[in-house]
Amino acid sequence: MTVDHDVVVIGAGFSGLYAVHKFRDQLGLSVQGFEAAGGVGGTWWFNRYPGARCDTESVHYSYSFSDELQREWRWTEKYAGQQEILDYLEWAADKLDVRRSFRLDTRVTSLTWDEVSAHWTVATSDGAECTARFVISAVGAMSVPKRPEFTGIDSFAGELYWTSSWPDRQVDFAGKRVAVVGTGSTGIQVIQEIAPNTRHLTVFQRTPNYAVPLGNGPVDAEQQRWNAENWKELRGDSRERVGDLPYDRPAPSALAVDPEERTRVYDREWQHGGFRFLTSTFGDLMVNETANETAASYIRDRIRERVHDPVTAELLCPDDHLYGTKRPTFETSYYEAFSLAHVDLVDVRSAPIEAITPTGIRTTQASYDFDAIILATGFDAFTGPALTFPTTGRDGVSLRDTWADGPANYLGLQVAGYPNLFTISGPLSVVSQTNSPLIIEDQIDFAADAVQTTLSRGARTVEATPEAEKAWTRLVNDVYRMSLFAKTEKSWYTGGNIEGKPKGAYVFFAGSPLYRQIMVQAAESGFAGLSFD
Ligand code: N01
Repeated sequence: MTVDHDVVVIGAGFSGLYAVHKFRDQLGLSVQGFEAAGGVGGTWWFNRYPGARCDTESVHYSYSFSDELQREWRWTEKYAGQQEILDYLEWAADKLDVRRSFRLDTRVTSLTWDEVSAHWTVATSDGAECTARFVISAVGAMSVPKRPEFTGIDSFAGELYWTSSWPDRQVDFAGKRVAVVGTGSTGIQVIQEIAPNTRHLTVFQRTPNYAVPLGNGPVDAEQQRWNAENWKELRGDSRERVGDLPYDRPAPSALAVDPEERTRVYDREWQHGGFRFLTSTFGDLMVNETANETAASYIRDRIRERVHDPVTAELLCPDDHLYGTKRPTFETSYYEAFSLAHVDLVDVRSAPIEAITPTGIRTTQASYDFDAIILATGFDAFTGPALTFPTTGRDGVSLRDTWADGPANYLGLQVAGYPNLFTISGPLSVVSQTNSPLIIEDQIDFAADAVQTTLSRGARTVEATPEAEKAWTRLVNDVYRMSLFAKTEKSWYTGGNIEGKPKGAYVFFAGSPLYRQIMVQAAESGFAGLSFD
């Protein structure tokens, strides 16, 4: 039987755009892409909420595979806003001429493996079906919003907004009583942006976060030129560092220096802003609890300095998890927002939200009326996107059943029993601990090498061996259990933010350089962890 396409790519974000380019233009295969949205951009298409911005520096949070893309694009801000990143991805899609390979407004609704003909049948929301030998799932790690535990969301009579599917229009909050639920990266960005422009803003906080200054600013022409000329060195350096950012290496230990020197180092990186506070201060922050506490208490002191009301300041100081064990957050004027007379902070750890009502929000202690409610309550990360539609592998087994007790796979990329399927940004990879565009490129290059090897060997399938899957899953879980991350169960890193989701390791916490090295060795060894039949 003839198969319609060599490769189907699901998603047109950073991963999907590069995957089409890689498989179509570099491997010369026929490729069909599907994208649920009305345009390319992935997460940067959907997350249009006020204040949406990338907290990784733009010059690093961008493609590295193309000399032309690197030299021609000029970032105007150190940390680009949503619109500029979307512009970049649209521009890159045009440069690579990949738009023509995508069907937009078309959601994949199921993937079914056909054992006899060794292909995937891909069903889509327009009622069509096609077949493909290989599938690259590029659906992102955080494209499925978490539905909060409280009831009544659909009963609210005012304006209800989910940050992850913000309408494509200006929303005016002037003169309105607004609620924001959630104080993760997204909530913090929304709150600081809209706070001055509301009649009244109520922030519902369950867990305070350690937010470090972002340090944003314009990029001048000279810096833009330097970035364009030095991109190879920058990207090369990035790939050798934990986090894939070319920042100064940290001093070995926060505990090996006296308190004055420690504060001097923290002050220095606080001034720089962004991830440097984690990457370039002390190397033991994420392995030693006492060292971690020195950073945590430094941040708490800065919060207390910036929030006028001492009771509010204490509520904003994190006390239930170690710094960095939940995804670090960044801010510009977040803490100042709480000193505005019309901004209130409601602690919903002591009095949880019970329901959204037709007029507002009810906690176990009080009811509040609002004109607009913004839900910044996070995502069902990693496995959520992969499980939004049924995937049926060998012997009619579903991926949902295979992962019933938690994800298992090889290198985050292939699941035994699901041949010819590659999950970019899937669970058990280093995604979330690193600068996504770089690791995404490396994952796609790995998948492309594996596909090319399949074809050159005259094989029909490539699939993780059960042994390789078992060994990788065990390694990821062992690293997790030994790490400080295991001490913070309530996080999207561990499935702990979603009721009923299996808890444990969803991320390889040993860092991107090691992950990359393991991928390179696997490929150089002739893909010992994969079977080709
Ligand atoms: O989601 P989150 P996010 N009642 O899960 C609260 C990336 N990102 O969208 O912590 C009350 O971090 C929840 O409280 P708690 C980035 O990787 C990147 O903010 O569970 N509150 C928490 O405060 C980031 O980490 C950028 O106690 C409830 C919040 O909702 C990831 O996306 C920008 C609740 C969810 O925070 C996710 O961030 C934005 C309930 N029932 C996001 N349920 C960049 O700059 C949940 N919450 C690149």
